[in-house]
Amino acid sequence: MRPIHSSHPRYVSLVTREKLSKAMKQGIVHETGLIAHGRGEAFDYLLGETTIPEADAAAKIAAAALLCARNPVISINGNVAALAAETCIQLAGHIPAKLEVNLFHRTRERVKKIVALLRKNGAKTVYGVNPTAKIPGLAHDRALCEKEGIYSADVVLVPLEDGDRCQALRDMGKTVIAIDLNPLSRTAQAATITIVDNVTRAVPRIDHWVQELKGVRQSELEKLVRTWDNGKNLGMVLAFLSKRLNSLS
Ligand code: PTJ
Repeated sequence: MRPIHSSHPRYVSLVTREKLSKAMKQGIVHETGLIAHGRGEAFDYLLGETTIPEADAAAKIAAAALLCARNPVISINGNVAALAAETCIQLAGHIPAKLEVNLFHRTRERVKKIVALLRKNGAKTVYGVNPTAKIPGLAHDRALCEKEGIYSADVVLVPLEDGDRCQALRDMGKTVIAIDLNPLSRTAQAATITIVDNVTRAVPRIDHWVQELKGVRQSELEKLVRTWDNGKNLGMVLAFLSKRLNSLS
Protein backbone atom coordinates (compact mmCIF):
# COMPACT_ATOMS: atom_id res chain seq x y z
CA MET A 1 0.00 0.00 0.00
CA ARG A 2 1.22 3.49 -0.87
CA PRO A 3 1.14 5.97 2.03
CA ILE A 4 -1.87 8.30 1.83
CA HIS A 5 -0.94 11.90 2.54
CA SER A 6 -3.21 13.67 5.05
CA SER A 7 -3.46 16.63 2.67
CA HIS A 8 -5.40 14.52 0.17
CA PRO A 9 -8.95 15.95 -0.12
CA ARG A 10 -10.42 12.43 0.24
CA TYR A 11 -8.00 11.40 3.01
CA VAL A 12 -10.58 10.02 5.48
CA SER A 13 -12.38 8.10 2.75
CA LEU A 14 -9.14 6.62 1.40
CA VAL A 15 -7.92 5.59 4.86
CA THR A 16 -11.29 3.93 5.54
CA ARG A 17 -11.05 1.99 2.27
CA GLU A 18 -7.56 0.83 3.17
CA LYS A 19 -8.82 -0.28 6.60
CA LEU A 20 -11.52 -2.41 4.98
CA SER A 21 -9.18 -3.79 2.34
CA LYS A 22 -6.66 -4.81 5.02
CA ALA A 23 -9.42 -6.34 7.17
CA MET A 24 -10.60 -8.32 4.16
CA LYS A 25 -7.12 -9.72 3.60
CA GLN A 26 -7.04 -10.68 7.30
CA GLY A 27 -10.31 -12.57 6.93
CA ILE A 28 -12.37 -10.17 9.09
CA VAL A 29 -14.39 -8.53 6.30
CA HIS A 30 -16.15 -10.64 3.66
CA GLU A 31 -15.24 -9.67 0.08
CA THR A 32 -18.81 -8.48 -0.52
CA GLY A 33 -18.34 -6.18 2.47
CA LEU A 34 -16.29 -4.00 0.12
CA ILE A 35 -19.26 -3.74 -2.23
CA ALA A 36 -21.55 -2.89 0.70
CA HIS A 37 -19.08 -0.18 1.72
CA GLY A 38 -19.14 1.31 -1.79
CA ARG A 39 -22.92 1.57 -1.64
CA GLY A 40 -22.68 3.18 1.78
CA GLU A 41 -20.07 5.66 0.53
CA ALA A 42 -22.39 6.81 -2.24
CA PHE A 43 -25.18 7.58 0.23
CA ASP A 44 -22.72 9.22 2.60
CA TYR A 45 -21.62 11.50 -0.24
CA LEU A 46 -25.24 12.54 -0.73
CA LEU A 47 -25.62 13.25 2.98
CA GLY A 48 -22.53 15.49 2.87
CA GLU A 49 -20.49 13.01 4.96
CA THR A 50 -21.88 14.48 8.14
CA THR A 51 -24.36 13.57 10.86
CA ILE A 52 -27.56 15.32 9.84
CA PRO A 53 -29.97 16.49 12.60
CA GLU A 54 -32.44 13.67 11.76
CA ALA A 55 -29.69 11.09 12.35
CA ASP A 56 -28.74 12.66 15.66
CA ALA A 57 -32.36 12.70 16.77
CA ALA A 58 -32.54 8.96 16.04
CA ALA A 59 -29.24 8.39 17.87
CA LYS A 60 -30.76 10.02 20.96
CA ILE A 61 -33.80 7.72 20.90
CA ALA A 62 -31.51 4.74 20.30
CA ALA A 63 -29.57 5.67 23.43
CA ALA A 64 -32.83 5.94 25.41
CA ALA A 65 -33.96 2.49 24.18
CA LEU A 66 -30.61 0.91 25.04
CA LEU A 67 -30.64 2.45 28.53
CA CYS A 68 -34.19 1.17 29.19
CA ALA A 69 -33.43 -2.34 27.93
CA ARG A 70 -33.38 -5.43 30.12
CA ASN A 71 -30.96 -7.31 27.82
CA PRO A 72 -29.47 -5.03 25.15
CA VAL A 73 -27.15 -6.58 22.55
CA ILE A 74 -24.90 -5.00 19.92
CA SER A 75 -24.59 -7.21 16.84
CA ILE A 76 -21.20 -7.17 15.11
CA ASN A 77 -20.41 -8.21 11.54
CA GLY A 78 -17.23 -7.99 9.47
CA ASN A 79 -17.57 -4.37 8.33
CA VAL A 80 -18.52 -3.16 11.80
CA ALA A 81 -15.55 -4.98 13.33
CA ALA A 82 -13.22 -3.32 10.82
CA LEU A 83 -14.65 0.19 11.13
CA ALA A 84 -16.05 0.53 14.64
CA ALA A 85 -14.74 -2.22 16.95
CA GLU A 86 -13.37 0.17 19.58
CA THR A 87 -16.38 2.47 19.67
CA CYS A 88 -18.83 -0.46 19.84
CA ILE A 89 -16.90 -1.90 22.79
CA GLN A 90 -16.92 1.48 24.53
CA LEU A 91 -20.64 1.88 23.94
CA ALA A 92 -21.32 -1.63 25.23
CA GLY A 93 -19.38 -0.79 28.39
CA HIS A 94 -21.31 2.43 29.01
CA ILE A 95 -24.85 1.04 28.56
CA PRO A 96 -23.93 -1.82 29.61
CA ALA A 97 -24.78 -4.14 26.68
CA LYS A 98 -23.60 -7.50 25.38
CA LEU A 99 -21.66 -7.95 22.13
CA GLU A 100 -22.50 -10.77 19.73
CA VAL A 101 -20.89 -11.62 16.40
CA ASN A 102 -23.52 -12.44 13.79
CA LEU A 103 -22.51 -12.88 10.17
CA PHE A 104 -24.33 -13.09 6.90
CA HIS A 105 -21.47 -15.01 5.25
CA ARG A 106 -20.87 -17.12 8.32
CA THR A 107 -17.85 -19.32 8.80
CA ARG A 108 -16.68 -20.46 12.21
CA GLU A 109 -13.21 -19.24 11.35
CA ARG A 110 -14.36 -15.68 10.58
CA VAL A 111 -16.54 -15.54 13.72
CA LYS A 112 -13.50 -16.55 15.78
CA LYS A 113 -11.29 -13.95 14.08
CA ILE A 114 -13.80 -11.18 14.81
CA VAL A 115 -14.20 -12.33 18.42
CA ALA A 116 -10.38 -12.28 18.76
CA LEU A 117 -10.25 -8.75 17.31
CA LEU A 118 -12.91 -7.55 19.77
CA ARG A 119 -11.07 -9.19 22.67
CA LYS A 120 -7.80 -7.58 21.55
CA ASN A 121 -9.59 -4.23 21.69
CA GLY A 122 -10.73 -4.82 25.26
CA ALA A 123 -14.05 -6.72 25.04
CA LYS A 124 -14.41 -9.32 27.79
CA THR A 125 -17.35 -11.53 26.85
CA VAL A 126 -18.30 -11.84 23.20
CA TYR A 127 -21.20 -14.08 22.14
CA GLY A 128 -21.62 -15.78 18.79
CA VAL A 129 -19.04 -18.55 18.53
CA ASN A 130 -21.30 -21.33 19.81
CA PRO A 131 -24.86 -20.64 18.63
CA THR A 132 -27.48 -22.22 20.86
CA ALA A 133 -30.62 -20.82 19.20
CA LYS A 134 -32.10 -19.74 15.89
CA ILE A 135 -34.03 -16.63 14.92
CA PRO A 136 -37.34 -18.01 13.58
CA GLY A 137 -38.21 -17.38 9.93
CA LEU A 138 -34.65 -16.98 8.63
CA ALA A 139 -33.41 -19.71 6.30
CA HIS A 140 -29.74 -18.74 6.23
CA ASP A 141 -26.94 -18.80 8.80
CA ARG A 142 -27.81 -15.33 10.04
CA ALA A 143 -30.46 -17.11 12.11
CA LEU A 144 -27.74 -18.65 14.29
CA CYS A 145 -27.40 -16.85 17.61
CA GLU A 146 -26.91 -17.39 21.31
CA LYS A 147 -29.76 -17.84 23.80
CA GLU A 148 -28.21 -15.42 26.33
CA GLY A 149 -27.41 -12.94 23.55
CA ILE A 150 -29.47 -11.88 20.56
CA TYR A 151 -32.11 -14.60 21.05
CA SER A 152 -33.27 -13.29 24.44
CA ALA A 153 -32.42 -9.61 23.82
CA ASP A 154 -35.21 -7.07 24.05
CA VAL A 155 -33.22 -4.36 22.22
CA VAL A 156 -30.72 -5.16 19.44
CA LEU A 157 -28.43 -2.64 17.79
CA VAL A 158 -27.67 -3.77 14.25
CA PRO A 159 -25.10 -1.47 12.72
CA LEU A 160 -24.84 -2.09 8.96
CA GLU A 161 -27.26 -4.92 8.26
CA ASP A 162 -28.13 -7.06 5.27
CA GLY A 163 -31.92 -6.93 5.28
CA ASP A 164 -34.36 -9.60 6.36
CA ARG A 165 -32.85 -10.32 9.78
CA CYS A 166 -34.07 -6.93 10.95
CA GLN A 167 -37.67 -7.90 10.09
CA ALA A 168 -37.22 -11.33 11.72
CA LEU A 169 -36.00 -9.68 14.93
CA ARG A 170 -38.97 -7.31 14.85
CA ASP A 171 -41.26 -10.32 14.37
CA MET A 172 -39.81 -11.72 17.62
CA GLY A 173 -41.07 -8.55 19.35
CA LYS A 174 -37.67 -6.92 19.74
CA THR A 175 -36.82 -3.25 19.44
CA VAL A 176 -34.33 -3.04 16.56
CA ILE A 177 -31.99 -0.09 16.14
CA ALA A 178 -30.41 0.04 12.68
CA ILE A 179 -27.52 2.15 11.45
CA ASP A 180 -27.72 2.32 7.66
CA LEU A 181 -26.61 5.01 5.24
CA ASN A 182 -29.31 3.92 2.82
CA PRO A 183 -32.70 5.21 4.06
CA LEU A 184 -34.46 3.04 1.47
CA SER A 185 -32.92 -0.31 2.46
CA ARG A 186 -35.15 -3.06 3.83
CA THR A 187 -33.29 -2.78 7.14
CA ALA A 188 -33.79 0.98 7.36
CA GLN A 189 -37.49 0.56 6.59
CA ALA A 190 -38.09 -2.36 8.97
CA ALA A 191 -36.21 -1.11 12.06
CA THR A 192 -37.88 0.45 15.10
CA ILE A 193 -35.27 3.21 15.15
CA THR A 194 -33.17 3.94 12.04
CA ILE A 195 -30.06 6.06 12.20
CA VAL A 196 -29.18 7.14 8.65
CA ASP A 197 -25.51 7.81 9.24
CA ASN A 198 -22.10 6.25 8.84
CA VAL A 199 -21.40 3.65 11.53
CA THR A 200 -18.13 5.48 12.25
CA ARG A 201 -20.07 8.61 13.29
CA ALA A 202 -23.30 7.05 14.59
CA VAL A 203 -21.84 4.78 17.28
CA PRO A 204 -19.99 7.69 19.01
CA ARG A 205 -23.18 9.79 18.78
CA ILE A 206 -25.22 7.04 20.50
CA ASP A 207 -22.49 6.87 23.14
CA HIS A 208 -22.70 10.65 23.60
CA TRP A 209 -26.45 10.40 24.17
CA VAL A 210 -26.03 7.46 26.55
CA GLN A 211 -23.87 9.69 28.77
CA GLU A 212 -26.33 12.61 28.43
CA LEU A 213 -29.41 10.55 29.28
CA LYS A 214 -27.97 8.44 32.10
CA GLY A 215 -29.52 10.57 34.84
CA VAL A 216 -32.94 10.80 33.20
CA ARG A 217 -35.89 8.91 34.77
CA GLN A 218 -36.71 5.54 33.15
CA SER A 219 -40.33 6.63 32.56
CA GLU A 220 -39.13 9.65 30.57
CA LEU A 221 -36.76 7.52 28.50
CA GLU A 222 -39.57 5.04 27.80
CA LYS A 223 -41.79 7.90 26.67
CA LEU A 224 -39.11 9.10 24.23
CA VAL A 225 -38.96 5.62 22.68
CA ARG A 226 -42.74 5.07 22.70
CA THR A 227 -43.49 8.34 20.94
CA TRP A 228 -40.74 7.98 18.29
CA ASP A 229 -42.11 8.02 14.74
CA ASN A 230 -39.50 6.23 12.62
CA GLY A 231 -41.44 6.57 9.35
CA LYS A 232 -41.71 10.33 9.85
CA ASN A 233 -37.99 10.64 10.54
CA LEU A 234 -37.11 8.57 7.45
CA GLY A 235 -39.36 10.86 5.42
CA MET A 236 -37.42 13.85 6.78
CA VAL A 237 -34.13 12.21 5.77
CA LEU A 238 -35.44 11.74 2.22
CA ALA A 239 -36.62 15.36 2.17
CA PHE A 240 -33.15 16.45 3.33
CA LEU A 241 -31.49 14.46 0.52
CA SER A 242 -33.84 15.78 -2.10
CA LYS A 243 -33.40 19.40 -0.90
CA ARG A 244 -29.62 18.99 -0.90
CA LEU A 245 -29.62 17.58 -4.43
CA ASN A 246 -31.88 20.40 -5.60
CA SER A 247 -29.60 23.02 -4.07
CA LEU A 248 -26.60 21.47 -5.83
CA SER A 249 -28.27 21.22 -9.23
O1 PTJ B 1 -19.74 -9.61 7.65
P1 PTJ B 1 -20.99 -10.25 7.09
O2 PTJ B 1 -20.74 -11.65 6.55
O3 PTJ B 1 -22.14 -10.25 8.07
O4 PTJ B 1 -21.47 -9.38 5.83
C1 PTJ B 1 -21.70 -8.02 5.98
C2 PTJ B 1 -22.28 -7.38 4.69
C3 PTJ B 1 -22.22 -5.87 4.88
C4 PTJ B 1 -21.42 -7.80 3.51
C5 PTJ B 1 -23.73 -7.87 4.50
O5 PTJ B 1 -24.47 -7.58 5.64
C6 PTJ B 1 -24.37 -7.24 3.27
O6 PTJ B 1 -24.30 -7.75 2.16
O7 PTJ B 1 -25.00 -6.06 3.48
P2 PTJ B 1 -25.79 -5.23 2.34
O8 PTJ B 1 -27.03 -5.94 1.97
O9 PTJ B 1 -24.83 -4.83 1.27
O10 PTJ B 1 -26.21 -3.96 3.16
C7 PTJ B 1 -25.30 -3.12 3.77
C8 PTJ B 1 -25.97 -1.77 4.05
O11 PTJ B 1 -25.10 -1.02 4.84
C9 PTJ B 1 -26.25 -0.96 2.78
O12 PTJ B 1 -27.54 -0.40 2.87
C10 PTJ B 1 -25.19 0.16 2.83
O13 PTJ B 1 -25.67 1.37 2.29
C11 PTJ B 1 -24.96 0.29 4.31
N1 PTJ B 1 -23.60 0.72 4.67
C12 PTJ B 1 -22.42 0.43 4.07
N2 PTJ B 1 -21.39 0.97 4.72
C13 PTJ B 1 -21.91 1.64 5.78
C14 PTJ B 1 -23.33 1.47 5.76
N3 PTJ B 1 -24.13 2.01 6.68
C15 PTJ B 1 -23.54 2.72 7.67
N4 PTJ B 1 -22.19 2.91 7.76
C16 PTJ B 1 -21.35 2.38 6.84
N5 PTJ B 1 -20.04 2.59 6.95
